[in-house]
Amino acid sequence: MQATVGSRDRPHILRVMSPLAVPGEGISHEELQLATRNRGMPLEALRYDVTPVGMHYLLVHFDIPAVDPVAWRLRVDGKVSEPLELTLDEIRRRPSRTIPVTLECAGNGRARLEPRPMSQPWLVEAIGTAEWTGTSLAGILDDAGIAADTTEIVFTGADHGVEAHVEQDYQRSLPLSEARRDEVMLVYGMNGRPLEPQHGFPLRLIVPGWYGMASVKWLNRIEAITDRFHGYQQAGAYRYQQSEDDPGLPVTRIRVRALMVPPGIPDFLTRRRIVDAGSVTIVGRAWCGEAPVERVEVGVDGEWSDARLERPLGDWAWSAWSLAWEATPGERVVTCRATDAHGNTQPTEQPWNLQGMGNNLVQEVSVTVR
Ligand SMILES: Nc1nc2c(c(=O)[nH]1)N[C@H]1C(S)=C(S)[C@@H](COP(=O)(O)O)O[C@H]1N2
Ligand SMILES: [Mo]
Repeated sequence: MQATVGSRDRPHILRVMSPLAVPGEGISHEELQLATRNRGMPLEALRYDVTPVGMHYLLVHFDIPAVDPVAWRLRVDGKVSEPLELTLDEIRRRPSRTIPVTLECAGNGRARLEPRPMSQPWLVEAIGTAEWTGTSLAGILDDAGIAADTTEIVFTGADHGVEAHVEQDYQRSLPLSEARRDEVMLVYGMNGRPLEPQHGFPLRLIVPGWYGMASVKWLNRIEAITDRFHGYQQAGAYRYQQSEDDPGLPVTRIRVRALMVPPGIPDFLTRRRIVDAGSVTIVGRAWCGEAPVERVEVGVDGEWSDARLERPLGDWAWSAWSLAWEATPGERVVTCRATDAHGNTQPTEQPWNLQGMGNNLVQEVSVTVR
């Protein structure tokens, strides 16, 4: 699986996942191609409790598969006593629930790392909150009668492609204890409508609290296994590695983060902000998959003040926050940072890792107050 030689004569460090850009190297056409396929949420959409579907971030590794909902079946098999083959109608007839969940891509913030891992070049915008409607995964696992010695559940999507020279279906696993959690759902609805093709129609997994890669889209198979799953997206990708030889730890839950709606008006090209002097309300959202968000602070030119933090939209969704700022004329840098109930806070210098995973660097917005 190890890559050997570069396809271009760029002095990239080559490895399983993707090359590193050399310091100062601009975004390539290949990265731009990924960036235009995989949109981010415009930061002004932080104003909505629930992100409109068309503004929710999107991450698709391969192509969006064409799925015929009539012919489609969900297979539940492996180490089970009752293998199941469910139609969409059968899944829709099961007990249903709607919960708001904040999803974030584990690669969010990757483009700011030095050296930059070449992959989807997110800045900060790989985020969104939707109201997901579906049925509990645990109920389906119970109906299938999974074996007592089951260790992991493997989820397979209908999309297929090549990544790091490995041809594959998109597949991820969860330890049984995580898969059984009450809030883990198989969903067919997003914001009160059927899933759109790009978000996993007709059915996807939602794993609240975990980075987005766990929430397998276009789900067509659930398999109970009694050993470890070693598929590429589990054993190769989504690991906190320092080097290619470092097996690293797996990426799991979302680290604490706050983002603000950039205040004032933008300059078209640079997005630099222009704000009129006087009272300005800075607003944003904060979230964490490891523990509740306990505190949000806003910094102006390095001076921090506590923001007013609202109750979260749900157990697995973001909280709104706000702060009144008396803006005085000049060039200002506005930042925000959140802290969770475990005392984890966001770094002002992001620790580096090879795949650019789990970044939660403090957001910095440059503002001209006039
Ligand atoms: N089948 C499949 N599921 C997938 C992916 C994918 O490429 N294929 N991408 C994953 C990643 S990396 C993320 S961040 C989320 C994104 O979900 P969204 O596009 O609905 O926001 O889906 C996850 N589920
Ligand atoms: Mo992702």
